[in-house]
Amino acid sequence: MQTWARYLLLVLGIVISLHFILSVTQEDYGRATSLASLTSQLKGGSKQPSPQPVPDDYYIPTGEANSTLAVDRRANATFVILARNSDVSGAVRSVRDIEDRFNRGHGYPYVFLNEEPFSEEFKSRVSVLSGSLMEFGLIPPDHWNQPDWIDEDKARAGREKMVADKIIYGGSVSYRNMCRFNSGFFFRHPLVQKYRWYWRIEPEVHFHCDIGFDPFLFMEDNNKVYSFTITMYEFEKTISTLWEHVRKFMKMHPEYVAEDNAMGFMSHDGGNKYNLCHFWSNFEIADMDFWRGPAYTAFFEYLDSTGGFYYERWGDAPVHSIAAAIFAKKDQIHFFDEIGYEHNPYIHCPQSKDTWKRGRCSCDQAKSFDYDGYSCMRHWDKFMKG
Ligand SMILES: Nc1nc2c(ncn2[C@@H]2O[C@H](COP(=O)(O)OP(=O)(O)OP(=O)(O)O)[C@@H](O)[C@H]2O)c(=O)[nH]1
Ligand SMILES: *[C@@H]1O[C@H](CO)[C@@H](O)[C@H](O)[C@H]1NC(C)=O
Ligand SMILES: *[C@@H]1O[C@H](CO)[C@@H](O)[C@H](O)[C@H]1NC(C)=O
Ligand SMILES: [Mg+2]
Repeated sequence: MQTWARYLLLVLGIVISLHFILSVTQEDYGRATSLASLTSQLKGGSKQPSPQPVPDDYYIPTGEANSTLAVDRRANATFVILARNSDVSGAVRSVRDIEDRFNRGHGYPYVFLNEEPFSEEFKSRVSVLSGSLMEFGLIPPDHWNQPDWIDEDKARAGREKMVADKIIYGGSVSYRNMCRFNSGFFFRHPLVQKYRWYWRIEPEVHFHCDIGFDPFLFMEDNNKVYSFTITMYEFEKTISTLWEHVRKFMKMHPEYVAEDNAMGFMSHDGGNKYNLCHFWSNFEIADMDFWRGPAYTAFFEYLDSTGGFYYERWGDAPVHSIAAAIFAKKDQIHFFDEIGYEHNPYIHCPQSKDTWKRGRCSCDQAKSFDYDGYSCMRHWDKFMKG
């Protein structure tokens, strides 16, 4: 062979191996010089949008379109999320969780509520997460703000005392607005009014297990009105006179007190003294017709008229819990062990191994709050067994 031909072969060999090594090791190089892209460049195809979208026909039909997951029966129910615009990232995380663990196959709608108009950013970042109906409501000022008839001097003195006592949110008026709204108003909002059942979700909570059943339908079929995953003691100083008023109300309206109720869970001496146990209301699945009914309506109006939401710092958790314990039968209150749930700093993780496995739970059973010293679960167990 001629010397020049041998050199040509050598150079060609080096170029080809270099190309091979680069296409394998350098993704960008491979893409830029692949045959397909070279030909598409030849055809003027370099005007493809960047990044290049995968064509529609590569998408596998899932969830919403193909209804193998979706069930034929759906409850008259909605998620309710109270949030500020600044809560957007937390709201996104909560919705993502509940969609993945439950709602993908159900398509229950959402109602977001706020005392200020939701921003376009909030609406778009949340709406993108689900094909379900999402509605964004404005809370009317008289459902939110401290009423005029509240004695502001007395309210301020109450707040200052709580700040001095280092009570969480003790100095906050907006926290009190929120607690009163959640106690007596959310279920009257026009966007919520059209539903019977709700599942309350807060920003930045987590659902740790697949929820392979429909909790709304379970509750409806089994005549439940209220459900919880975590129960604990309330800070006594936030509700100094609440129990006194509860007792007064029960004397005024014995007709509303249910037979076979759950009073025994909250008081160990027949209703004299409150043991501070309540259901942690940042998770709730409940029947709003119960809140809208005559017993709770009268109860809330009476409590509100005392000014305790502002003079003290009554939470919606004890207010809802006490009402459920008095106006419902104890069998109408349900503990959902299956629903792995986390709201900082507590987690409920299913108690039984089988339930934990079946739900493909991401929580650590050993970290479950259920039998923590601050939990009321053991009172609940004892009461329900008794
Ligand atoms: N729109 C609006 N939502 C609020 C306001 N304050 C609280 N919220 C919402 O009300 C719910 C309860 O408020 P949080 O601040 O979480 O109260 P919390 O759960 O007792 O306390 P944390 O331990 O801080 O979570 C959440 O869904 C909040 O997003 C407010 O001023 N405006
Ligand atoms: C959904 O997909 C499954 C599996 O591909 C198929 O058997 C079923 O017929 C589909 N259902 C509908 C409603 O399209
Ligand atoms: C859903 O429940 C609400 C409240 O009870 C009721 O007003 C409404 O008519 C119900 N809707 C349907 C479709 O049953
Ligand atoms: Mg919270």
